[in-house]
Amino acid sequence: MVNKEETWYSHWRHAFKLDPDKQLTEEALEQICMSGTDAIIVGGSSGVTFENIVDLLSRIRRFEVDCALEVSTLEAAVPGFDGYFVPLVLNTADATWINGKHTAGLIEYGRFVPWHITAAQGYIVLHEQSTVAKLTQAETQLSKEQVVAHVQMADRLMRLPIIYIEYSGTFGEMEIVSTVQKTVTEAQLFYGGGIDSVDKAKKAAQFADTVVVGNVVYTDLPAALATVEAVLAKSY
Ligand code: 1GP
Repeated sequence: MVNKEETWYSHWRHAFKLDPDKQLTEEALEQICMSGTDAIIVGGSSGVTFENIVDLLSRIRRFEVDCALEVSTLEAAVPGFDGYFVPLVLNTADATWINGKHTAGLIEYGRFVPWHITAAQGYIVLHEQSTVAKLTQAETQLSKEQVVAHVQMADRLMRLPIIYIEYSGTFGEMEIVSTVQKTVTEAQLFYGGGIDSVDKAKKAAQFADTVVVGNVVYTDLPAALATVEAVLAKSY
């Protein structure tokens, strides 16, 4: 593996993504935070408000696990996280999701941004039916060559610190993720989408630097918890 820059998230191998718009009991949240995962990412594509993020953050803060916010709307940029991710969707023709919302938000809140703990994520959204693909009108039907070009643009030209292969809601094509791994040089490779078993977690961990597990937390908590060890057991 290339020796990548050390950042506040560079040691993360496994992360759970929690949606502030969804319900979790205290017991479930405790199990997630105490699971041995490297981090909790708070984020969602819809129904995210300042109030529900503050509420979830304060509940997660009872535990020591790293906790980052994926800032999907600037009105919901809650202070107090260990770090902030700012997603840019690379495979959309609608610049709203590349720089539109971002510059609008920075005009209003730019002076408050804790830059040293803020990182851009270059999202490549590949599941057509996902909420994020519909919302951002992502062009999800990409050939391998097109994915490689997006990766080169993000990694080499834009020098984004993170590339996020997003298959939210379905388990992705590992051949594509493998190709991305071979193409990327400096960015940290996040993979998320459809991981609901040890087997899928291991497969994704073969290629991604950081494996993100989302929805299964709400549908099958024991399966979600089992993905932690599956990913962390990988030897580097
Ligand atoms: C969503 O990549 C994450 O942004 C995780 O996806 O919910 O399908 O696990 P899942």
